[in-house]
Amino acid sequence: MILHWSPRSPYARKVMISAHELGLVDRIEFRNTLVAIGRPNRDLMADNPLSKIPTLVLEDGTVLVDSGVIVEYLNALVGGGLVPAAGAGRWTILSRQALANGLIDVLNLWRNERSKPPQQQSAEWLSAFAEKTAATVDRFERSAGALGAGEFGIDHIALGCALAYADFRFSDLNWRERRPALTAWYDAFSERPSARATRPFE
Ligand SMILES: N[C@@H](CCC(=O)N[C@@H](CS)C(=O)NCC(=O)O)C(=O)O
Repeated sequence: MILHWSPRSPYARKVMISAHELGLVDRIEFRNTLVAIGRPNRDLMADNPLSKIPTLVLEDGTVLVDSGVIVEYLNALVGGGLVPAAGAGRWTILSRQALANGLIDVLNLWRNERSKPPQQQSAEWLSAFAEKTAATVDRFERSAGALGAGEFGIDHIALGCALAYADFRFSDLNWRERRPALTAWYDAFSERPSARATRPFE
């Protein structure tokens, strides 16, 4: 399998961490693929017309897009426990994953807005991104107990990648301030071998 990936992408890191947790790293060829919202990568577009990573190309040429879909595929391949196939817990876990993915989405939009020349940045958007980020991180702070109690899964992976991305791109955010439970949860997450092996870098 070929994974279009980058060491800076939090979505691609979700797949990387899952591959480590599931013992699949040796079956994947990691292809470092440059993407940017304003610069379509035409080589990647042959596989994924949206020019997004992660994109997984299977041995038979089938292309899978979207980190959540790719993690479900890898998990199913080895009968792993990262995404429960059924049961009430499945919806809680998938919804938590979606919330963490949404946090990455907001941080990405925020970063794109901040990278524009100052006169083109929207103060309204910047303040909306800050408010949504704070509210989402607060929500995770309140549910940190439940997070810690559950089996390690795709929801934890997505949240860990979102918070690591906040550290990587928003050193001024101070998301740990007044969020001791989430900070403790994240510290434990960061020490997992799969997280240590996939830390983002430039
Ligand atoms: N929902 C997608 C989001 C993937 C995504 O937006 N990836 C970013 C990299 S972090 C990207 O490819 N950006 C390039 C672009 O938007 O053109 C997923 O979960 O895989």
